[in-house]
Amino acid sequence: MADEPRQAIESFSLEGRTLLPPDDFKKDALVRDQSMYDQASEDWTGFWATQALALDWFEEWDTLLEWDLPFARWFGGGQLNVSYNCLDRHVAAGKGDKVAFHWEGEPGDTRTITYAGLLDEVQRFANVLRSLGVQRGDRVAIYMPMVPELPVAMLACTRIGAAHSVVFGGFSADALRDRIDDAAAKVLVTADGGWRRGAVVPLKASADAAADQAPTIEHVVVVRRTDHGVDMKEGRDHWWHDLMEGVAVECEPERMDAEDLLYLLYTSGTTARPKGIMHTTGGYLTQVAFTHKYVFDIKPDTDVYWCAADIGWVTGHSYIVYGPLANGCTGVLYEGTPDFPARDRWWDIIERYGVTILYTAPTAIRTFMKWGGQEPAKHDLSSLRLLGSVGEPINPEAWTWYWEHIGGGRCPVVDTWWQTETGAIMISPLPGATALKPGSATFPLPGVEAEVVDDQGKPVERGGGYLTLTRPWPSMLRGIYGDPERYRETYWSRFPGRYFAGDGARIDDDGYYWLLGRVDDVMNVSGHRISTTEVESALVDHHSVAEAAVVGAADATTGQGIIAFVTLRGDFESSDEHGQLLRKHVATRIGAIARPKTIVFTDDLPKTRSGKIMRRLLRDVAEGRSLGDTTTLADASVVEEIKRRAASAPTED
Ligand code: 7RM
Repeated sequence: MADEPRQAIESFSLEGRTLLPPDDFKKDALVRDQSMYDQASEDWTGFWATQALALDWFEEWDTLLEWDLPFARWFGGGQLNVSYNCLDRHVAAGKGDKVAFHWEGEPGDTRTITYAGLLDEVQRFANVLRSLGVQRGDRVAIYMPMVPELPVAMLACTRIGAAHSVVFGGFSADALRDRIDDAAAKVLVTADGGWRRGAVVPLKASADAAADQAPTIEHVVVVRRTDHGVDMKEGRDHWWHDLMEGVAVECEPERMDAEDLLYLLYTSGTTARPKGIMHTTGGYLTQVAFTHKYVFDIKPDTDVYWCAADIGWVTGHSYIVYGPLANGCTGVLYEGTPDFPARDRWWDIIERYGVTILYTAPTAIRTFMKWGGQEPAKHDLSSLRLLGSVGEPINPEAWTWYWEHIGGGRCPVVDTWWQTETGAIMISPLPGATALKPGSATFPLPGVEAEVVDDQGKPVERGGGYLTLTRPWPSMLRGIYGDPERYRETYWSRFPGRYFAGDGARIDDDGYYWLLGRVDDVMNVSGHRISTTEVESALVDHHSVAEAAVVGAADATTGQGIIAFVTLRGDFESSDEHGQLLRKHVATRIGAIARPKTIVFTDDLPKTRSGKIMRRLLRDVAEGRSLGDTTTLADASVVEEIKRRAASAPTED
């Protein structure tokens, strides 16, 4: 077992510290004090009305908010168009030549897309969709790699008032078909393939398997990306480039009602049936543009912003496409994986484009930690001025690594809590005003009210419990497509009058919010409630551990026993002795009660395609059950491997 590679971090711990905004950052920040919070708490609906006025409306609303719990209508009577707000108004303001996206394909091919260029393509594709019979109110399914045609297709839908349903390119044919059926989509937009780690992902084959069995699909539009042979079904399938040729270049934006459906995005629940989360037009764009601008402190003239998520995930919808474009920002769009052709691909991209703001997920940060600080150190990352995190609780160890190795100790790290359902960021620092604590998402944003409640739904001022939202917000989901009862039941029934979607949180003595993961991930060991996040954080805090996932498994004596699945950093070897050492480490950090009963060493953890650890599957493994729904799993072979390892892992009583 090697004994290194924490380099400088060994003597560099930010844990438990409070970090004021660095002076250099603060002096130019959009928000430098508490006044925005004060304004919002004086008149929260008026606050959102002010934010909505940052958009261009064809017709201003007459009713700001109608709240018939749990059904909200924001900006009733208002009319606007999303593509107009993302494109036309910037071009009209003389910014047509400004870069909207620096796109980079995995093989290294690039495209520079200006606002004028994007508007041109969007209008033409909007006309293509119309020529295929798509009308206002219809649904269009989109199943594509990270190519410029993906945002073009989304924006084209918004231009003509059709709702899109983007299905992440990593999903199977079955998952795609289920989503097409649920939405009754008329048209499917896809590609002949995409590049991933040097290989072609055969998207069209899956698209065919889905479309062949999806009776609502009338046309399939295929972008040529990889140029390897695909079958084209006569009459149904069309090449994107053929349709775009000779189509009219102008397409008037539809005047949409603020509450018209903008898109559906499916999330997996505990049952196999996916939930089509509904987002509408005015409220969604208002909050997405507001949060993008202020959480990332956007200076549209100078920033180069990179959200390294996939557009098939809500983070990509809100913070690659709609927020950044509504704010007239320049972004980076990258097709492939971080380790192709080498493990410094991201840092190379940041250096070449002069990226100033990076937004990514803890799972990526922990992977980079595993690969080591020498990778980012090969590049000049001095253009960066702000870092963001989303998707999972970020443990202080990863936060600190991100701050030091990527941010060079000068960039605030904004940990942003939100969900597909919330549409936009809800809990996050404002980087010029909020003192940071590594690992905490800090406070609800202006205009947002969150409370932590106990089992009975009673608010707790300090301490742990269930994270709830107490009033409507503009970008909230408007329901589950086709199932209003499931909407009420899933989100509004556990605590009457409150929105609750499964997360636990703790409020510390200074009022900071600490997200503790899903509450079904809270374990009960001999009557003590222990959150999986806390034990994971303690494990990852050990210098040998790259990543850890913890679950509670039924135990005859203690109710639940703690099972930890651990991935070690490059130079460390798994052994029983090392397992003992880690158990002891957790006991020292949290207490003997939190000491894992079993430690299973594994090369990888089961994750969703957006990088979240699927503890539900690990619980199935730990309790020897057959696995539940695995369709959202990124790599199915990982669980098989873990099952084998778990069967032979030593257990301590
Ligand atoms: C944006 C997104 C939502 C769930 C959410 C949490 C977890 C997301 C954070 C976080 C702790 C964060 N949408 N989550 N962000 N947990 N800190 N900053 O991830 O619908 O895919 O997932 O993700 O459990 O409920 S999502």
